[in-house]
Amino acid sequence: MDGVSSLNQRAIAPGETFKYEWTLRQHGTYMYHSHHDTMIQEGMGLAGMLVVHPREPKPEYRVDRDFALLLSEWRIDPGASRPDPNEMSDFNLLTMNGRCFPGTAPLVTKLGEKVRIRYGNLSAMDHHPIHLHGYRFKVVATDGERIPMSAQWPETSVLVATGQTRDIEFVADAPGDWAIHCHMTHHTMKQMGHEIPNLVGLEPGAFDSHVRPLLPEYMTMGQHGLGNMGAMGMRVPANSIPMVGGPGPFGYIGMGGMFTLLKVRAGISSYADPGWYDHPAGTVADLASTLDLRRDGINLVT
Ligand SMILES: [Cu+2]
Repeated sequence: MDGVSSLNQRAIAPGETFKYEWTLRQHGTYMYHSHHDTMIQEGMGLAGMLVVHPREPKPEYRVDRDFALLLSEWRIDPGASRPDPNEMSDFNLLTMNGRCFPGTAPLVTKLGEKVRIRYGNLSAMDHHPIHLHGYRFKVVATDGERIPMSAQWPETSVLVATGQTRDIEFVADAPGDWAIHCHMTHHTMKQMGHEIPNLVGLEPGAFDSHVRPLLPEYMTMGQHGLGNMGAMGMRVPANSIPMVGGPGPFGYIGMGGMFTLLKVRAGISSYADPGWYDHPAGTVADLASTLDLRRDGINLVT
């Protein structure tokens, strides 16, 4: 059984329901998706993940937390309600399980538990190197098979190519709120056009006040970077979101898109979102004192 329409079966016509039955000969992390008018149907989201557990698992297969994240990319123009599957390169919404940060669900884990994260990538055009902060992990399986323990290697990022799955495992022995994100910098942004001039370092001077009589809401943006664009609270079109980030415990988090959090806690009794991590005193970076600077031979000219 396979699903390439007109090759292995006839296509499912609108209004019809097909039944698929097959024998599972293997276990692992897999994905399913349309292969009829693939670019359009898969590009509009007709896809999902399929997890098969072994009937007789080996001891090393056992984990306490088993997560699955499907990676996708979309072009949804501001205000539009449907992705444009004709796009080839300028995707503006990068999602984990169909959501952008801060809409992604955190992966909540008790301190000391063994964790598996299954990544699957059904993006149209892009591979995603998924980075996990605070830990190193082992890549334990591809969609082909479980990797023998002797061949598993430690990583902090795993590249998940289009059409691939990768399983990683680690013991959650460090409490905290740890970022999980695609390491392609444009994939941690949200709806934005990328063909914009680089205004970093520009001094607009009186330019804005000259333009405003013609365009009352005009404002030069980007001369200090784009990190605080979400925090400005500017109105966005209906069905749109700010281009970056979301609120965090120390201010506005300057990453978004394909981004979520691993929340590792001691002493929790449920896997509901425990809120932000309460950092022990002395473990958060802050202003260097004059004494610190002098010790390291740094003389600031003020
Ligand atoms: Cu990516």
